[in-house]
Amino acid sequence: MLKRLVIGLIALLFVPALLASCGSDDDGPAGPTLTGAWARSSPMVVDAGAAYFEVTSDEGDEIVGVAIDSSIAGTAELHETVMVDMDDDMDAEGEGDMDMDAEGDGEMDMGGAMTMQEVASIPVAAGETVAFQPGGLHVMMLGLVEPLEVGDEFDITLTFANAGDVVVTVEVREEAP
Ligand SMILES: [Cu+2]
Repeated sequence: MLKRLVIGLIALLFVPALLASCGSDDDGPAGPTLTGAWARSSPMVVDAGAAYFEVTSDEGDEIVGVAIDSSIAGTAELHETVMVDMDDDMDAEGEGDMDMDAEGDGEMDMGGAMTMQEVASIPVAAGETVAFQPGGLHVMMLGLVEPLEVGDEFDITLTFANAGDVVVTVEVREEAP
């Protein structure tokens, strides 16, 4: 008797949730999920910034582009920060991508052990989390119209190979959420 009651309660609790999740899935398979989007506040002297977030995709997808409204910044690019082996010649592999501050964004002139490069696309394997974070992948915003100040919010649009455009709201913070 008690067992049957418990089963009944469980059914009552879960069936509406299942129905609700089905009902909200009108657009077909679930698209990518973006969480924890943030950007650091930018110093007044720098007109570039970087945005970070985590992205997952149940079905697997690939980020193939990023865009930002011209009221926020001139352009946005997918970037990756990479370590440079300072013991060797600066461009031992002859890739020609070693300009320390080719974009003039003022970020690469100190230290010199890290540089960053634009990446054309970023795979998001099914069920795995791809983290955009300081020192790694980031969305680079170039030509900021105004400095990023803590508390600001702005949108960026990520383009996925399968899911198409996904808008994510980025919050300007001092540290990662
Ligand atoms: Cu960058």
